[in-house]
Amino acid sequence: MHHSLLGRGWLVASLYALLCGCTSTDKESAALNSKDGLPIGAVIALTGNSSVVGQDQRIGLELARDQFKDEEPKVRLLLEDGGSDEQTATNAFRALIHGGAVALIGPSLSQQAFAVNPLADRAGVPVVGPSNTAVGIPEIGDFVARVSAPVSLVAPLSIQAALKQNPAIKRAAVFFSHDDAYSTSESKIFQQALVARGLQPITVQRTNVSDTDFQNQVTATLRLKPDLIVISALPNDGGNLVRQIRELGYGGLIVVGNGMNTPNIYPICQKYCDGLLIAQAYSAEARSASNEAFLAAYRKARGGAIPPQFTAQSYTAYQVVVEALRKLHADLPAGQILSALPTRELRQRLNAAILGGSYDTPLGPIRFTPEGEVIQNNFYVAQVRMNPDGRSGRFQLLP
Ligand code: 1QQ
Repeated sequence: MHHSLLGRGWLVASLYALLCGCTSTDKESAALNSKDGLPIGAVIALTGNSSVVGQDQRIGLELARDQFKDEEPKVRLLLEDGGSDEQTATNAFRALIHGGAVALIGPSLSQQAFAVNPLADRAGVPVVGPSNTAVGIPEIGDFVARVSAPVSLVAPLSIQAALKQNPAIKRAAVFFSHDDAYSTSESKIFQQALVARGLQPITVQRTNVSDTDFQNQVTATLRLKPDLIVISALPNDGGNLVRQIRELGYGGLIVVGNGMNTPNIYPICQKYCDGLLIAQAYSAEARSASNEAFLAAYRKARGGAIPPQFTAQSYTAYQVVVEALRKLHADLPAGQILSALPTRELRQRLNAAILGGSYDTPLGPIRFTPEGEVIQNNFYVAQVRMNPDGRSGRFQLLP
């Protein structure tokens, strides 16, 4: 049965290719892939140094898949591991683009997005970034949007919060992973925010995402007697850096960036995660029907805990794609179905619908600029509060 359906699909596809003279990437109509629903691809970091980010994102995607499954058109989630590097993400993007995905959610890292989003853009496949926060992502192309607000809007809030907690701060030290696009972009914003408040950094230390030992750089920095340390790094290098800064005796405030926006840092920096300041684009305390539904689904699946920002954002990315498809479906003349459209046309229409829509999401009401940049109203700052066990804790929102 399955075999014969596939055979008929290929026959249709081959005839279509013959008739339109299309290349192998656009010969298929979406119908070929739509037996079990229109395929929505997702490429997230389930392996590599940022796999803890992908863990949060997978939960959000699967919750959204279950939440939005009962309406037309039928969709299905094709989840691929994008790793934490460009090559793995490239392979996953290629597979899903060729496999007929109507849209792609991903990749997890800006470093990957700058490499793979141009592939999707050239193929005319809409991309919705669930967690890319570097400056310049939507500008990659017409088919690239994101639900993750950029570092330029979010990061300065945590500097502001640090100065509110300690107005006597005079000596800020900066660390960033210089081989990562997000970290580099965010650090630039952090440094601008510091300078704008008269705090020219006393040192700027460049690290690598694969580093685990920061003793030399931390020792050199602590000799300069900083009273604020500001870090842009991914969860592993950032978590180890925080731990070593504390172990070497630093007692002042530490601001970290979006790369550490996950409770999965707790096992890495342990009790030393306590007190970290971090700006966020999601609040579990925000009251809206959409957030309540998300929270209820999360609690049911995960037993009570507070959903991380990356989970809320990937849920939102899926919601955006589904709601845009629903709009297309509702606007079709009677008797037509989306899956009968040629894939290229469906992707094009979907991209326009995504960019043109307004969405009530767990992140609040959002929409997009024509460029694909998210427009979102509210951002927050949290402080990590570790429990005495040094293993569990929470991101507590500051007033
Ligand atoms: C980016 C990020 C990462 C920290 C998300 C996991 O913000 O790469 O843009």
